[in-house]
Parts: sequence; C-alpha cells; structure tokens
Amino acid sequence: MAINMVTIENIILREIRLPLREAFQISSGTEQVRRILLLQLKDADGIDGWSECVAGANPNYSPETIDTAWLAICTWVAPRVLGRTFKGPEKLHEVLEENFRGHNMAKAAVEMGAWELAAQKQEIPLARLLGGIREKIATGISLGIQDSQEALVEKVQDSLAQGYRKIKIKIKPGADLDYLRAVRAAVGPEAPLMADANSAYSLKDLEHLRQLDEFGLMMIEQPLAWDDLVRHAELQKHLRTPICLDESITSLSKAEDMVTLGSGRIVNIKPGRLGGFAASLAVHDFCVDHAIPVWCGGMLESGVGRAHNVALSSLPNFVLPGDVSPSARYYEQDIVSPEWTMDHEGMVKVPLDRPGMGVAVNMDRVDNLTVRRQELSTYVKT
Ligand code: OSB
Ligand code: MG
Repeated sequence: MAINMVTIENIILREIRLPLREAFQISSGTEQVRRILLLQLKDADGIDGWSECVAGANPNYSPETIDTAWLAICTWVAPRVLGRTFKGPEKLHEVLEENFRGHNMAKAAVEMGAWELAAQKQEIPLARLLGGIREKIATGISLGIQDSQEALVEKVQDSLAQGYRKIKIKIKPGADLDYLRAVRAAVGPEAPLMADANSAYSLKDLEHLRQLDEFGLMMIEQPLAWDDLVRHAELQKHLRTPICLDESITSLSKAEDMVTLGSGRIVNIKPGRLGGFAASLAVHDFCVDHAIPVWCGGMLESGVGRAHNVALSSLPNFVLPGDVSPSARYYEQDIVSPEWTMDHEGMVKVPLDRPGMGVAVNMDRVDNLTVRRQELSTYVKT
C-alpha cells in the first residue's frame, strides 16, 4: 500500500470541558468553559490521528455548534470516510463536499484528523506534510472585551512585555474608539495593534468606523455581518485601515469573491471554518497569487487544535502573527505534553523533531475530563 494512502477504520468522539483561565468576551457572546470535541481516528494498524472540532457551544460565531458538529460527524461525515481508502489526505475534502452543504467544522475535524493520521503513518511532522517551511512562528494574542479602558491598557502592556508580536483587541459598539485611543496613547505608535469586531457593525456605522483610521491599526477584522462580502467592499473603499475577513471566508470561492469585490486585503485562515487543511491550503495558495497576506486565527483551542494551527502557520504566506498563543494563556493545564510555550520574542517552535502534530495527548487527563464519548467504526455505522 502506498505510503500516503489513508484508511480510517475507527473514530472516537469525546467531549471534554476545559475552564478558561479568564472569561473570553467577544461582541457576539462570552465563553467561560470551553466545550471541546476531540476526535481520535485510527487506521487498521492501530495508528492514531488526533484532531479537534473548533465549533463553540453557541451559534454566535458560525451556525455550527459542538452539538450540531457531533450530529453531523456521526450521521454524515464519518459514514462517508470510514473504511474507504483515500490516495492521500488531500482527497477527503471533495468527498465531503459532494452534495453536502455546510458543516465545515464537522468536516474539518475528520479531514484534519486524516492528515494527522497520514503524517503519523509516514513518520513525518504534520507541518512538513502540509508544505510548511518555518521552524518557528510569530504569535499574537487575542484580548477579549474588558470592563474598562484601564483593564484593557494593562492587558495590552502586559502582552507586549511578554513578547507577543500582534495584539488583537476585541471591540463592540460602546467599547471601541475610546478603548483603542487609550491603548494607542499608552503603548505608542509602533505597537502592532489590530481590532476584531466579530460582525458588530453595519454600514450605518460608516462614519463611526472611519475613525478607526486614526489609530494606525494593522487591520480591522470582520467589522460587518458574518456572511457578508458586498458591504465589506463598500466599507473598504472608505477605510485606509485594511479589512481582514474571518467569518466570511468559508471556502476558496469566498476568498476569490473577496478579491473580485475588494471586500478586504488580508485573510484570517482558520482550518475549521474552511472545512479542513485542503481548503486552507487552497486559500493560502490563492492568496499568494494575489499578494494577500494571511495569518492563522484561533478558536481557543486545546493543545490538539493548537498543534494543527501551528503546523499550518509554518506555510510561507502566513506572514502575519497568528492567534496561536501558548497553552498557559488559555488554560490552567493543557491536555498535551509538552504544553505549547512561547519565547520572549513571541515565537512558538514548530515541533519538527517529532512525527505528526508533535505533542502527545495526555490520556489520563482526557479521560478525566470526558463528559460524552461515542465510537464509530467500519462495522457499526450509526
Ligand atoms: O473571531 O477570531 C475570532 C475566539 C472564538 C471565536 C472567534 C474568535 C476567537 C478569537 C480567539 O479571537 C483567538 C485565540 O484562539 O486566541
Ligand atoms: Mg475573528
């Protein structure tokens, strides 16, 4: 059997609950305890491939949730791939797209697990299998909405002192211009700041949003509706600050539309939102051809999802720091060994000396945290 072939014989789904060290507030909702869906894929030789479904508890970021993803994986995604031999992990995507709309995060969890399984089987780092070239990646932090400007300023200063290379500030109406002004005044003109609105505004706010230009932001992420491209194009015409799209880019064709319409100048790639690594690589390559810089977004992942993001971030066009902060920024204790760490220059090492994602899942800890478990196999299709 050719070395890059993958056959998934078995998938175990587990839900774990990991309390965040601090509640994470974005304009569309707050997360306190992260409900995380972990997948463990196995082939006939007993090789494991771990992955994480990034869907949240509520449909405030995307229509998917952990509960819809669980259903989608068991009912439609797993039956399409279990027991079937693929010539390589890049072949799953089209099979999962055929007459199967949406559910990208559910599809991505299985697809990314297949890439990890392939990397483990070939005994090469996942980053290499994906075409990564970097040994370490530049890291940013995403700061949730704070109760006061003072609290935010303190968090930004602390983040800069830790070495973070990009500080992303969540904003919403009522916690935007004054907050950003206070931060800029405190940290000076050179600090790498950006804002993320998670769709909190509309074109009625055009004059308000134009004032963002005074803060010298690297970009403003997803100011308008989660599925919009047309209005973002109108807004970009009136803004000097580059728009970066997150929620809106759910496929390669959306990235193509963004370029055609001029809806933004930077893309946040989240493999979960795009339906997996194959789609992420396609968007990455398309952006290379159109001189669009990309960076890797985050979804408050555990060390498993983080590992996948680190591997992806090692590709050439990830030229801006990603939301790939170290484990300790999110959780008291991660579920992988070693935990993800960042050096004082704000860099995270890509684990190129180990096969696959480069970290081991702490099974005892996962077992202790598991609140729901289901096993799917080639023999019992549910
Ligand atoms: O918009 O990027 C976002 C977390 C949950 C949902 C949406 C977003 C985020 C983040 C977190 O910004 C980034 C991280 O994981 O550090
Ligand atoms: Mg975002």
